[in-house]
Amino acid sequence: MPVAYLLLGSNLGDRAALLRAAREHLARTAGTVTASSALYQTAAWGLADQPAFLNQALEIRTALTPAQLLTACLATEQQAGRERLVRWGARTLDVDILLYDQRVVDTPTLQIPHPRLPERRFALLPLADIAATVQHPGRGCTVAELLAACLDPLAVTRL
Ligand code: GSY
Repeated sequence: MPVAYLLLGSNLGDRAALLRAAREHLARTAGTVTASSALYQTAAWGLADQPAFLNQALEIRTALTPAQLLTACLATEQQAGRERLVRWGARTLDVDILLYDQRVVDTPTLQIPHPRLPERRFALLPLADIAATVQHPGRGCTVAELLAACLDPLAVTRL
């Protein structure tokens, strides 16, 4: 069964409860959650003037195609009351697909691997907890190697 890696993020409301509810929703609708990273408190990337995020990476074994998994991720954001008001703005929940097996997907609505993964410490650090030796298709190196090379200066703290 395909293995996908997701990143959960929240910087509005009860962030830890929102991430927990997201994990449970994904487990009901998208597949089996087989690994979870620690929670990380991370400074906001993009727009600086907003609350800090909680981020967590998940490993999920799924029978869904990448497009179906995206639909499940968007539905998970919806159940958390996510509103899309400002690009890079504060949000109750964000669910991004980081990796899906060694697949490369490039459509107008979905890009896998996530195109900004190599430059985001807030994604690489949680992902390295559960997928350090997984290869990034296209970059030809592992998640741990991407993290070691990442120049993102934003603070990421393990809780
Ligand atoms: O792209 C995911 C949502 N997001 C985040 C995030 O999850 N964590 C941090 N630290 N900053 C972010 N900026 C955006 S947008």
